[in-house]
Amino acid sequence: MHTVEEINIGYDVLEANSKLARKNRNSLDKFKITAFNIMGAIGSGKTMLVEKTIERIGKSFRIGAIAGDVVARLDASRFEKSGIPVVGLNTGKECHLDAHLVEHGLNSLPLDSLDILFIENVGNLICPADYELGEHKRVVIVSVSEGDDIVEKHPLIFGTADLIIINKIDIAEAVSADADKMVRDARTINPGIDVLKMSIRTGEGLYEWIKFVKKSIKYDAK
Ligand SMILES: Nc1nc2c(ncn2[C@@H]2O[C@H](COP(=O)(O)OP(=O)(O)OP(=O)(O)O)[C@@H](O)[C@H]2O)c(=O)[nH]1
Ligand SMILES: [Mg+2]
Repeated sequence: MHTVEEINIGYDVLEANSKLARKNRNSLDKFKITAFNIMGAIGSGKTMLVEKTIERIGKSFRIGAIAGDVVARLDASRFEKSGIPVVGLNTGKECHLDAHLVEHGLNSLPLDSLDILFIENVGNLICPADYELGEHKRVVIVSVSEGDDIVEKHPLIFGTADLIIINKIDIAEAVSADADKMVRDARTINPGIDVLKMSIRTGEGLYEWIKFVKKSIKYDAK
């Protein structure tokens, strides 16, 4: 005979994560840093978005980054080339960053000399949705090449975002994707959300992105 018992492992893990996320948020607030959790599909343009942001406002704001790579330091070394303080975090088999890993990242960054922190999460649209890291803003970026039904397939992550970016619109026609449909889907899931159509390659939409970053900054530059 089998007995069934309910064990709330998922709940407890997420509760513990949220507690650590609050601790991270307190550290960020103490050092007057605004943090962005950059989530999105594999290859959607997360690293390139941060690189372009550093190019555009890296002289006005002191930017740091945490790069979540499954293995190696590929994205971390791309940020390093932009001349900013970077910590690379390897998640191994995990498909997302969590608040505990980010706490280690924060401990290795010069927090007293940063205004903005970009945290590039692991590329996928499922696991990162549940794990707060202590960020102030959640950004989700997908590209038209993932298919124009990608937004409606992932309501959870788009529902928790503060900004949604539909990237690579320069190749929308070539991949038969309707970027406007993706924008509509985003607004259906998350009414009132800011959605940007973007081509990081051509620069379209980057001005609006920079505007979003600047208006999200919680503190005057130190
Ligand atoms: N055509 C086009 N290609 C782009 C655009 N943005 C990024 N790419 C290309 O997409 C590829 C992936 O860009 P990354 O910035 O590395 O994407 P990512 O989301 O950081 O990738 P992962 O970290 O591996 O998940 C690169 O070859 C970029 O050059 C765009 O707007 N248009
Ligand atoms: Mg990347």
